[in-house]
Amino acid sequence: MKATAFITGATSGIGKATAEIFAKNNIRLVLCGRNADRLEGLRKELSKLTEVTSLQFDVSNRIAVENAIKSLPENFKTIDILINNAGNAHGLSSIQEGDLDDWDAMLDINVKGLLYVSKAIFPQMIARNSGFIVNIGSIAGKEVYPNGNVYCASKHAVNALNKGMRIDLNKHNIRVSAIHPGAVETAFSEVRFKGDTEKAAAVYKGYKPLQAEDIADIIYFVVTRPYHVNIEDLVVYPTAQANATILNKD
Ligand code: 8X3
Repeated sequence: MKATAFITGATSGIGKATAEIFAKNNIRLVLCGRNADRLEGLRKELSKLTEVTSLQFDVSNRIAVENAIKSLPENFKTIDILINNAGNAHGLSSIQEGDLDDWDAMLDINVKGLLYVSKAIFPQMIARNSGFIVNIGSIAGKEVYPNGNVYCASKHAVNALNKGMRIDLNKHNIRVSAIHPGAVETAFSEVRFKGDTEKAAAVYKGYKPLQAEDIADIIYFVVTRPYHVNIEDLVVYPTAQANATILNKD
């Protein structure tokens, strides 16, 4: 039987690239996102390759998460692979100058959203004694860099939750992995800099950043290992990056 993957933040960046490589390899998809038009466009496009359904909801809205997952059609209710990808950085400023709305958004989406979605899907994986959860973290979950403060805290939480899930779900035969990317050229910086495209573009200038497809390839590799193999945790940089702050730029 074909596996079904549930991908949050599926309409752009790493989520979209993961949906694409999964579709090419016949994995059935539940695409999740906030933007109805983009969701529908991607659903139509990937339906040419595999069976796809979509759910429009905001991961940080607890009731919406529960209702969306309950509303899945019968033939998509069994989730084999959960990709906890939805997440954003909002702002890049010193902690003393931080914006409370930005902090709320990052903690609500990156941490609580991941928890709400996971909590709704754990029971079926536990009941079947199988399942795979891939948490998309960040180098910001391994290091703290200047002005990263709350974003780094949210990704450190993802790192901790990844470990916590693995420990607590271990007896239920559920695989849990985290991928922690460094600089990936996506809409990430545009969101971080609130639409300032010049500032965002500068982040990826002077070196070759990772592309969303590079991370999607790795996610596909991770989820297609034999069931007894669990890749625990991967940090992935572009070659030009040495850690959260050292980048070999031209
Ligand atoms: C994205 C990578 O270095 O901007 O999470 O935090 S970084």
